Amino acid sequence: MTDQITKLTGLAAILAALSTTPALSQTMDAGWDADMDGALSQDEFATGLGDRGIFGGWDTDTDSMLSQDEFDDGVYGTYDTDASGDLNEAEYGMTDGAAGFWNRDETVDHQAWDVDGDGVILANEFADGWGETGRFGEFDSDADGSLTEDEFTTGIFGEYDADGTGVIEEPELTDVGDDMGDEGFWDV
Ligand SMILES: [Ca+2]
Ligand SMILES: [Ca+2]
Ligand SMILES: [Ca+2]
Ligand SMILES: [Ca+2]
Repeated sequence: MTDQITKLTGLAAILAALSTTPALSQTMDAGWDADMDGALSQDEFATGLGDRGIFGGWDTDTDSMLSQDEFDDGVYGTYDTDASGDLNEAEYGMTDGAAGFWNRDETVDHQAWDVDGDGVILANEFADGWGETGRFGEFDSDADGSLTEDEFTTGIFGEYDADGTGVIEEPELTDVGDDMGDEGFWDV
């Protein structure tokens, strides 16, 4: 009898744990949502993204600014998932992952970037096509021709804050969780 009660208590505990698992812990690295309100403020996002070291990784001349070339190269790397130096159709045609992030509004026709139509986008073809999206200029809010880490972070935040509320809440939060998780877009 005592054994049965123990088993039942154990089962109840497992069921309780399953039903109360917060959605956030399934999709986000622990620690991003510092105040645990189920949403990411700009500050929380900046801290989480900063910990990833992406800005520093792209800033190859370590002057704490991203030039347009550094930014373009960094973005190119997010597409070129096998780091082969060119983009194949699977890479630029991705619907979730790299191309998904940079093409959320689906206004970019990557096929058109492949000027010679050989199914591979080379760095020069990419630079032309990507340049036309004007993303660098959008991120460069003071228009001085380079991105501070603040400008970079604010730009990325804006990509996720699709409804422009200034906070990342569901369903935007799921996109961030997917991209920041293991093998996600920003898992570098
Ligand atoms: Ca929060
Ligand atoms: Ca730099
Ligand atoms: Ca700037
Ligand atoms: Ca939002």
